[in-house]
Amino acid sequence: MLPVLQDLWVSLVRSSLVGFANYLVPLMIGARDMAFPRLNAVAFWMVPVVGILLMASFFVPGGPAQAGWWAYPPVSLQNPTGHLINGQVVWLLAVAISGVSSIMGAVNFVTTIVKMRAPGMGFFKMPLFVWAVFSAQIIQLFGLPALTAGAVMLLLDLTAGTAFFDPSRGGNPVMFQHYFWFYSHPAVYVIILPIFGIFSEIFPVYSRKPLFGYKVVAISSLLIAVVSAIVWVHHLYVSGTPAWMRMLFMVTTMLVSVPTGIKVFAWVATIWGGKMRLTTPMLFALGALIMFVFAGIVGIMLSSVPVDVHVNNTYFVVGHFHYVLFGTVTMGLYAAIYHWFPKMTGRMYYESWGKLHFWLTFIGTNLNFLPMHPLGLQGMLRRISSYAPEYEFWNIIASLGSFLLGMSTLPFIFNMVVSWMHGQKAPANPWRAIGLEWLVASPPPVENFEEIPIVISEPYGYGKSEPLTANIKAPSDSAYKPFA
Ligand SMILES: [Cu+2]
Repeated sequence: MLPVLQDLWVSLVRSSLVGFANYLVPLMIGARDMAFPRLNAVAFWMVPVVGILLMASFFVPGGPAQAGWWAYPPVSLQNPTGHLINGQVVWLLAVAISGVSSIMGAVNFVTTIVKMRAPGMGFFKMPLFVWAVFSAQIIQLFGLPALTAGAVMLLLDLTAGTAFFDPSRGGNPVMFQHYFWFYSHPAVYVIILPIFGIFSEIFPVYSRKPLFGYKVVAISSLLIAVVSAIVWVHHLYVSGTPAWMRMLFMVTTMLVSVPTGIKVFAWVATIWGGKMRLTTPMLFALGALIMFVFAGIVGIMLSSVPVDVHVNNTYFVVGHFHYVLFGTVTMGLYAAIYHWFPKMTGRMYYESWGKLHFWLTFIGTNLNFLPMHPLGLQGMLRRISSYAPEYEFWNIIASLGSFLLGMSTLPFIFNMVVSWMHGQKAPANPWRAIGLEWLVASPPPVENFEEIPIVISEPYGYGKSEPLTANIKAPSDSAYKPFA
């Protein structure tokens, strides 16, 4: 049950980010749509098929999948009921289809960004969200074929009598771990790079300053994509990996902190000395950045072989993972939802409900996931149903945090529904932001731009006087005064 639920949650976050990218990338580069709308539709409609298969995997004759979200053989090769149609087979089919769908999406994104930019928008005039999506989708192109091939080979082992990964018939189960992690480590960057892009969009707007070190931040996204291809063995430190290989991948993993560190310095320098406006999107972005710095420091600890071997399979790893994927990604996603809500719906959200949502989320996240670090260091293993009494204190704190976190979504849902129905009408550019998407009405017309913009200046020109485009005038100031 748990692996399917985990997959559904990650699918939800990832689909939201892909949805955001699909919506924003054409607007941000001055295009009317993505390069291949039909391919996009096919890739999109494969997602519900994957969802139905995942849900159906609970109810097939052979029983649900039981090998965890990574489906390592030989556990995933066991088929206790002997049915050909069992949960593991259906689950692997879903993974393979989802891989094909995402590869289609990646081809579309990369083509759109390379070929469909408005006149005047060179690569170094693209918004950083577009740079981040571009880098993330390049990872999809080289990484996903490995995972998809691994899933298909495992599927063949289960159904067609092959023995790629079956040790009892001469196969190599550790090979599957390589196929799996060659994509599934970079997958974290596929999710987090767009969040970095969102940071780079939000901090300049609410600090009223240009982004610090634009070109370096842009290139650091590509560097993250490159380094992400050579770190996967850090998930195999305890899988019988030779010592020289562990050392090699320890060094490459630590290298990730260079481009990410550059980004963190650039964001801090952007905020520094700016006229900060602590609106909900800015609060969420700042909160997510704090979580990311913590997650990153713990990540460097985990990349080190001696530390990792010690805390392997404990709550320390679970805590780190949730600071990355909940603290940073989900809170960054909330920042994006609030920031572009007026653009997407044509309505303003309620600021006080947004702030309440932020504080409940920020406190809940830390209460929930910080205790996992001391628990892991004390030796509490993950994936267990009960624990020894000495772990009780931190577990109670974590449970309280998780209740708070659950409650925190109530003001969010309330705010979204009520604002969409009754919120104040949003002008084209409520935040006085600089970017092509803020030059069109809220919500944008069906084909985005009546006239394709001709870009003449660099992005993030806050405090500068030159206009962004030669032909589209910035919308006039509206009655709505968000910063009053
Ligand atoms: Cu990893």
